[in-house]
Amino acid sequence: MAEIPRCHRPTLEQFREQFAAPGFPVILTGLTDDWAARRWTPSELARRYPDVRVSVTPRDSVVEGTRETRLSDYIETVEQGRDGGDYLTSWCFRSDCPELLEDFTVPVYFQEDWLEELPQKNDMMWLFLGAQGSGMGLHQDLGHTAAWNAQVTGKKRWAIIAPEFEDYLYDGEVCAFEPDLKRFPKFRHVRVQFADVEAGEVLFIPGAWWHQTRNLETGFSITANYVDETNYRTVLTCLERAGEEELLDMLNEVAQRKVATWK
Ligand SMILES: O=C(O)CCC(=O)C(=O)O
Ligand SMILES: [Fe+2]
Repeated sequence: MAEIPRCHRPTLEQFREQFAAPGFPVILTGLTDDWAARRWTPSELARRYPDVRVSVTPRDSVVEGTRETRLSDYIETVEQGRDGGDYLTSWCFRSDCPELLEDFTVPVYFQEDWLEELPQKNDMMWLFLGAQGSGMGLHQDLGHTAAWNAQVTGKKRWAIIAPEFEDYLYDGEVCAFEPDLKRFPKFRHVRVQFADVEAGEVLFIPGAWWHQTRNLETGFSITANYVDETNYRTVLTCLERAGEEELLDMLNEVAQRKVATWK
């Protein structure tokens, strides 16, 4: 069984050379010790923002079955142990509760995000609250952007798969944790890398890598997708293939501006 390596506070150059540029996942440690967010509790967030509307998604789904609910209603079911595997996913908390931004800092490796420079805002930073047993189905991220995922509290198991295995993944229908090899026989050829990410650790997921999650303990995570010099080519290729003309044009413009400053 392949595991994802851990790396304690690499320099920006080390991170880019060893992980971001070649596209290798890694668990980064030692980056969140001073985050006030590490003390967040579900009940405290429910008390501060009871009426915020959030989306919850059934276990092993990506979007299917997603429904809207009040933050405090979801948290109540989690605390009573009646969550049914629902996962509070993709809460764009920056617009609803901007003061939460004071409770953490984006790790230095991910601060240069070209998406922030697009004329049309595309908010790809989200807060997740996973009840124990919940998780997201196998998928690739939008536009093959890369992502960082900070496990703020709790603990989460990840299965991560390199893009080269795409032909054996049945468009993500297969479960990477308990694959049904009778239904999905080609999955045998896949090399899955696993990681149990602990509170305080930050996982880097390279663009186009497939991933699936399972919360081992109830907890928050903060995640953002981003584009920078290490991955913009992957993203442009993906947008071109998908015929996403508008986003492609906007990102191309940012890329040309950046590349011009390197000369
Ligand atoms: O944190 C998780 O469980 C998965 C997050 C994820 O894959 C995503 O936001 O695309
Ligand atoms: Fe994802």
